[in-house]
Amino acid sequence: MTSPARAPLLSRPAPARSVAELLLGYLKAEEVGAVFGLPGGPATPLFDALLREPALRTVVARHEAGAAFMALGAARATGRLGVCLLTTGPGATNAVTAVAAAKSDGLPLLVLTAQVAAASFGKGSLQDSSDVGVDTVSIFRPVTKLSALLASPANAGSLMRQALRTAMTGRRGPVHLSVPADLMRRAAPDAASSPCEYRPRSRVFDRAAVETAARLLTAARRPAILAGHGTLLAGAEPELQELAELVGAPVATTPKGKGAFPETHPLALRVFGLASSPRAARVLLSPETDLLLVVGSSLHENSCEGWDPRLAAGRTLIQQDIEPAVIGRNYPVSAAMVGDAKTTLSELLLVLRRRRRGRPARPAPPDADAPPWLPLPAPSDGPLKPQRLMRALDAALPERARVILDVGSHALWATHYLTANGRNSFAHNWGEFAAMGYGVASCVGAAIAAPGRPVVAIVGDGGFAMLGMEVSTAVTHRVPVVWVVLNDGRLNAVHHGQRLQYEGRTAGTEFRRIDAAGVAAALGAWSLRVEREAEVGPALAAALASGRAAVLDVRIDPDEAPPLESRVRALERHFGGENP
Ligand SMILES: Cc1ncc(C[n+]2csc(CCOP(=O)(O)OP(=O)(O)O)c2C)c(N)n1
Ligand SMILES: [Mg+2]
Repeated sequence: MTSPARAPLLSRPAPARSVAELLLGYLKAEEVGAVFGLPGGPATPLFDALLREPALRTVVARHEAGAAFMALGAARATGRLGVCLLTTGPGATNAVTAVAAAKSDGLPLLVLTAQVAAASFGKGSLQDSSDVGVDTVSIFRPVTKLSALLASPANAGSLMRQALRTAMTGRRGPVHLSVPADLMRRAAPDAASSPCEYRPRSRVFDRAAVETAARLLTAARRPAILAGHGTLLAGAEPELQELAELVGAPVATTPKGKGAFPETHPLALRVFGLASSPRAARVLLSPETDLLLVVGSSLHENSCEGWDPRLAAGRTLIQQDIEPAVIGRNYPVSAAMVGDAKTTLSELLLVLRRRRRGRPARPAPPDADAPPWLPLPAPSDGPLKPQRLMRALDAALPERARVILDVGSHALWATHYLTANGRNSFAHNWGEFAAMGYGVASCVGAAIAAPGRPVVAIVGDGGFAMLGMEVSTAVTHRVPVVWVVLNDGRLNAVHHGQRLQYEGRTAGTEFRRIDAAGVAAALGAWSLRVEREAEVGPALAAALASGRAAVLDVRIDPDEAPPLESRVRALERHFGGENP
């Protein structure tokens, strides 16, 4: 936008193509639709160049963590690169948590941060973030796959190509480039090239490993499948379903894999791991299950019920993952399939179909007669029980909704009681990193980058207090996200965890209830307070129908303990110094 204020202090003739324009050219080549960011002095040449790129929507967030979470929400929803553009110094450091979340989730994210002018490194420039200032390249190194300083316009193209290749290949992840302000407007020697010229698109699998896995699966009497987040990232849901039906194997998903298999399918066991379904736990931990095929899960604490030894005891374990370093990390494997989940499963299907030709059908899978979820509290006129809230939301959520969760009790209730329909309908970060704030902000990025599906974020009041100001970003950009805030005046997952661990004592978990509807209204959103079960469905329908950013401030009973026993048991072992 322009304002009539003062005449510019300086104006220089622009080069034919500046470094800033070259970098944006690569974003267009990667089909990035939106750049999420927050400006500052040294970053302004990039923001100025964005004005001339109508294909790149600029979305300015209220906090850099919000911008980075939005960029990774966009990456998660589209399968393409997410991009955030931030200023130097505190602009860069504010984003570190979200970048770490992208690394733990294997999501491709390009973080462009401005840097003070290279000519002034070490002279005490405001927010110097070179290696003689607050060294942002080093700060991002452990939370990215690559973090580098652009040292010369001459290698702007090759450094950008290396960053994109690194982010988008193998196990995907975040990369960071620090761009000195004095290089941004300099002439760039080359134009952006196309992705097929600088990064491989091949999806890898290992034929010998697939043959071994097929032999083991054919020999198994009662196989079961545990599908993780990698299944969703590879888009392997159709192959997973075909495989389950071909071998007659029931399927559980990890908490982060929720949505990889329709939970309405007769073979569905729902979620195993944190907030396990009793049905999934019954089948996956049963000695009757003689083979477990793990697809796209690193089997970290939350996806294996705190390293439950029964998951692998006395049975064949086949683990598939794109990252070799996580295979066999926590359980000994009988066969390892390194590669892309989609290609690996389709190759496995080919081999199995060949082998099974003319063979009798496998006996029926073990009857998973355990209940799908823990008992629901009876209806009452008292405070709204979170379990009943979730079942009411489940009935009211549109078929095509994307449900995005934050971290806390609300996410456990949602994982346990909502039903995923297999349309990649869930996203959250409660895996190995579990950053509060993810669900509160990433939903805005998902809604902007992949419009056309209703987006409903289920968050806690603690997380909402951290990054709820991003409601303002959604209002500004007219993005119709609905936040369902479980308002309990507590950091309740920690509260109930402490109660279980410390004979009922809790510390540091309570705060005065926030008027979340009031905050949302003050930010310009549609909002409503909800206190009764009967209000839930109509409130969600009205929020969605408003077509606006909307916040439901749901007052729940804080005293219901969420299903986090496996986490508490794991914590006890951590404190005891055990190697789990
Ligand atoms: C950034 C961050 N800080 C702290 C934690 C530890 N933690 C995990 S769950 C939780 C409580 C979350 O509270 P709230 O958002 O209100 O959700 P609730 O559990 O009450 O549903 C906390 C503090 C975390 N995961 N991430
Ligand atoms: Mg809370």
